[in-house]
Amino acid sequence: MYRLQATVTFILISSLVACGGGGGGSAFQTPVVTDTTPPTITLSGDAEMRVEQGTEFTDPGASANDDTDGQITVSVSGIVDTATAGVYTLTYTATDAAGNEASTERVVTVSDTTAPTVTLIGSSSITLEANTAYTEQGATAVDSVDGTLEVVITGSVESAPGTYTLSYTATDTAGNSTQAERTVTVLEPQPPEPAQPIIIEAEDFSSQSGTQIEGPGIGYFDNDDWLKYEAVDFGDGGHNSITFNLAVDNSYAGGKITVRLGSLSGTVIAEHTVEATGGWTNYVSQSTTINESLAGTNDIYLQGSKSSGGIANIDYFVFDEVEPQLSSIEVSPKNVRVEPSMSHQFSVTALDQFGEDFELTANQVINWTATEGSIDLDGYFSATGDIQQSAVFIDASISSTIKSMDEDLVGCSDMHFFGAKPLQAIRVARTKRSGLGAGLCTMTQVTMLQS
Ligand SMILES: [Ca+2]
Ligand SMILES: [Ca+2]
Ligand SMILES: [Ca+2]
Repeated sequence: MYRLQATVTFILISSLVACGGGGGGSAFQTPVVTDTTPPTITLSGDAEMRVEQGTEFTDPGASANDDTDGQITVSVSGIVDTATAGVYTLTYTATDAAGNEASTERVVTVSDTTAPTVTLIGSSSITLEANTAYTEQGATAVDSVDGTLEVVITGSVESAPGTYTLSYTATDTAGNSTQAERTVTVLEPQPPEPAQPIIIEAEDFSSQSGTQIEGPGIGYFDNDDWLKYEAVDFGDGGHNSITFNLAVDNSYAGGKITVRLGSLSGTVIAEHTVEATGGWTNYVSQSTTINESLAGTNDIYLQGSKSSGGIANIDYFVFDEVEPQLSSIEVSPKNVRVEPSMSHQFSVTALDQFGEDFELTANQVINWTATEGSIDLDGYFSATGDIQQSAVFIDASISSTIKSMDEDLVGCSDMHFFGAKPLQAIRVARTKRSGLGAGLCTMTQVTMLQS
């Protein structure tokens, strides 16, 4: 429209010039230069821009140059609302003095491309003791546009030992999402701390009957004599063994020390049969198991019983907690009749010093042997071959192989090798472990029926 107007003006000026005739002054002699060329607009910055939502937008502007007027002003119309995602158009317009107009556009896209920030409440790595409930502390999420966001938690923490991963995810309205993780490690149950040894000097009795102070402890401990030890504090308990440091002549062995709780008629917690020590002044340690709970404070009585003669000189005794040890093994069945060419499986029962089932450790293996036929690693006896004898003896023993070696071997002497094959799998163990190889032995019998 402005362009059309400029053209009209030009025609009007032209006709004025034509009508001037010969009477004209100098003004009419100069050719009138008319401007029909619109200015040129140059955008600063790109014609298409993207602005992060929620940030400030500064229009880089534009400049206009006109062939006649030179640099002229540019007006801008349109808005960019950075608070609201969308596509905005800015229009830049410049008009020269002759009314020629030019315009150009810039498209500004406002969008949220910034993911929210997720912040865990509490540590990102949590370690829980066994049988401890996990308490979710949660997380917070903030987005520059949406503000506070909900956090979605996935994953769970089970009670079984292991490492669990929890994910915390927040997603903004624009679909940008952020995930944070927390690992929760549930530890293996730890065995309770072993009970602290309680050492009681025999001569520290609170009352007694029939004994006398003798050497490092008490002597003259005979049938029906007793010693009382008042208010022994066993704490949380766990003491499962009593060890006497005592001396007894070889010909006086066999007396009994009965240990009671509370009174001379109280619960018997241990009964120790005294073994000879080689003399009345030759003190050695002898242990007996305790199967009663001793928790708390108890009066302890030692009571002697023997048909005749002294029982023992006692220096001290110790209540302690000892680990179950493999004490005996037995093959079952004890006796079985097997038809020729049949097989039978045997099993081993292992007991600790308390008479409880002893679970063999990973490095304790059962070795089976049979005087005839064959027996495999699982105790499967096969009466294969031409067995002539009427009885086959099955023998089982436990041996230990050390399959890993965590300790530094520097300074270690006298290495022992365990196991047989393959040699590459065999590790070395310290001298102190050498006793493990000895094992225990038990035997049973298979009676072969005549074919
Ligand atoms: Ca122009
Ligand atoms: Ca965002
Ligand atoms: Ca003593």
